[in-house]
Amino acid sequence: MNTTGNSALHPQQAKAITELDKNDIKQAIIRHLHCSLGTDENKANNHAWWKATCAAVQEQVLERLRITQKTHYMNDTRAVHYFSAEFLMGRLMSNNLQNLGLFDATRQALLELGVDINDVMEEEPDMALGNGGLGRLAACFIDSLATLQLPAIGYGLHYEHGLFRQEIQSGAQIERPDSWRDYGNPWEICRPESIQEVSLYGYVETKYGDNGQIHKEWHPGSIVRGVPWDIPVVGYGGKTVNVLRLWESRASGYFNWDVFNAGGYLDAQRENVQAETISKVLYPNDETEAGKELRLIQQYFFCACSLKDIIRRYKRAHGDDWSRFAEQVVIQLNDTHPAIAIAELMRILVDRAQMNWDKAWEICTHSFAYTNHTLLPEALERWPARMLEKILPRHLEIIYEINHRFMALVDKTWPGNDVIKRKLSIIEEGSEKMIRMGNLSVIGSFAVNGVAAIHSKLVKEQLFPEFDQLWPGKLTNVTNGITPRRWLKACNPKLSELISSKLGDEWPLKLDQLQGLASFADDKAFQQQFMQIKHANKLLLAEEVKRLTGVELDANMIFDVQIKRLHEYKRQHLNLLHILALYRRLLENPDYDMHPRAFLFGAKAAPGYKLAKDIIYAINKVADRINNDKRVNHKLKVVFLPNYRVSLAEKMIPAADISEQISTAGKEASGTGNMKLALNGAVTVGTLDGANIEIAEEVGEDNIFIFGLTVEQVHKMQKAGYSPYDYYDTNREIKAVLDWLETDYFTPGKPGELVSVKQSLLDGGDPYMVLADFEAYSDAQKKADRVYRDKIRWARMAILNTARMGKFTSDRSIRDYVEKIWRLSSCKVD
Ligand code: NBG
Repeated sequence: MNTTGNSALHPQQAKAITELDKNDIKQAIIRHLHCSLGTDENKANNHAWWKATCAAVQEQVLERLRITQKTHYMNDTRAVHYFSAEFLMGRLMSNNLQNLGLFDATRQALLELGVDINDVMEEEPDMALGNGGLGRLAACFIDSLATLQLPAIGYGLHYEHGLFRQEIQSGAQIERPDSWRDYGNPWEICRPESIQEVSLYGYVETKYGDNGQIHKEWHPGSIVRGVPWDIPVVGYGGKTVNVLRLWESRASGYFNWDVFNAGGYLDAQRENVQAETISKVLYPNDETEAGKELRLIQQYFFCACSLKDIIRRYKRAHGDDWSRFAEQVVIQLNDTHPAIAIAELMRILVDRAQMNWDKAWEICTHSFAYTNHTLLPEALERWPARMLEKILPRHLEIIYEINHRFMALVDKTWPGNDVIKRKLSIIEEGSEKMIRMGNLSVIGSFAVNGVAAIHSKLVKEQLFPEFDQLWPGKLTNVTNGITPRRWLKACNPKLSELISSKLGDEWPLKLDQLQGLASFADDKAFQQQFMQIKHANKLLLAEEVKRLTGVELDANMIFDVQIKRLHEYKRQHLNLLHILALYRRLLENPDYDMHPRAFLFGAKAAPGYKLAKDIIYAINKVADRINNDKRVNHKLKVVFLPNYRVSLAEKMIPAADISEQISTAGKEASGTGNMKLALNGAVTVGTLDGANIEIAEEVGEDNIFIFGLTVEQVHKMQKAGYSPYDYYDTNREIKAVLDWLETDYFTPGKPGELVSVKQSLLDGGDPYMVLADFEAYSDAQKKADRVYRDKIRWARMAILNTARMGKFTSDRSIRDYVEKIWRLSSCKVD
């Protein structure tokens, strides 16, 4: 078993972190080069320097971790357990150094050893154990939890392969496996002492007691082992170090005699899970359910391991007295992926602890809370009852019982109303009986929240209106946030320094203080400094773009950035149509008046999402043509950066002038990239969707370019029968650019290669109303172009965006969760 990063403690550790200087760090790095890596200063390459530096930092981290855990144990505090199938952590070195306050000393130490810290940090592979916003939110949240000194633990899966690495070949996305820990991960610690076993398959036996009591016993067909890997999570200031505990699956070597004796040997074989495949790979779907057996097993596996872990810890303090469980434990379900934990806790309480149903249900429904992250129907998880019956037969029975009792409550509230019953039931009847995990989550939780004000309103009014009536106050809102430590302090050092020079250095903890920048918004000297930093960041990104794609960008162009997963509802194709329109205008009129602009994209498409991959292909083909067209390429460039991920975002965000947030109103639950970009002084071109609405409220309408249909207008139009042809037939520009896609202009000799994009927008019905919003979008872009040319006005806008992002720190989100849902107290660690 690989237990990297767990090197012996050293007397150096007696020193408080704040007293550590660059000489101590230098010594520690050299010691690790010699003693952990068996190399030396002359032979070491960047990878070795990286490992040695991480090991030196990890010494500090582990000491803090030990103290934190001891403090939490002594205080027996209530803690939050954040259950998430995804944690999109990115790189940890810079973040850990920043949070420990050791970044500058380490940079200096390495410099004196002849090494550039930036080269060293580039060695670190991203921990890409997530798809997009949902996984990155979990990562920001555990940063804030540790920073606010709250007792918390993140629970998830230790995927061997994270989200695929994206290559672009001749314009098309190719997926390659991600191997983030091929050469070891210096941050993780294996904890064999906390291994758990998890059951799967098999059958349920009904036993009758002497007093007529029924007892159920699950005879599993297979057992797998869960091995925990702990990633320390360092809070800003370095006091509290919490843990992210990720479970890896291993074969247990268990052999099921019951099944064998019952003559089911072949069955047992057939159903024998390949235990080690469970945590092999992250499902690359974003916003769509996977609907695959292995996915359900992944979900159950990490939930069962985590619950056992929680219960073991609880019992250490409280023995068999369950009465305080819900006081001590709150479990936050990050979307419905971990919803099966509700049935698992019921099984443990009823079958194992022999508790009566009502008492067990009372504990359950006071322990769980659920966050909804999407309204898209294709993302609302449903599992075939038959699949559950096979993999988790006892859990299916428990879900039926939960539903049976819940239906009685519904009948009491709406007597005889079968329509409402059918709607609220956990079980969806039809040709194939399905289990609705969203309904289970709402019924089994004491609180349910959406992730931005408008989203939570729609959750209440459209997704779960009857639940809201049944349990007023249960459905609530907690607007998402981002950690300013990673998304400003670490990724934009120049801007951070400028801010600190004006406001002091408390702002990463008190982001509202950025308001203080507003008084410099009209200060010419400050404007110049602010925009010079933006320019410098653009130069750096331009270098990276050149290195990655060969495309040369002039940093005087507007850098217009759209970075997020590829999905029709996010409307990268709206952006593309507008680019085509600009291209056409420039061809028709070489003097067409526009400030030179570079459109930059970063996006991965789910491997099975054909149209999303077609859109990537179309963007790349259009980019090729435009970038090589001498008539226009001094005014227009298009870049698709391959393999968008956290570490690439950290380079793109500080360099963005314009932030594209152009989803169809009502579809983007919140968005968090919108917050990161605005925080770094990019101005949003966006719809009234998700957190854009709250961003607009904060920055003021003069400092954002809002366009397009509102949620109400979208609904109204769809109800009235929306026809994209109304726009195609009447708007000359729309017709021209769509028809252009059908020619071989962008795919010489191969006409029709890009036609699927056009088709989806016409015969496909344009489900995300791209054409309806095109003109408004184009106008907003024109306005942005005009304003950009007024350097003073733009600088003011950019500064005010940074100044007014205080609300969107994830510290505020976490405080909201604490107040509205978790009711936690912080636990000071010294
Ligand atoms: C995503 C939403 C985003 C939101 C993140 C984090 C899913 C299912 N949902 O809008 O699409 O910002 O969750 O809440 O990934």
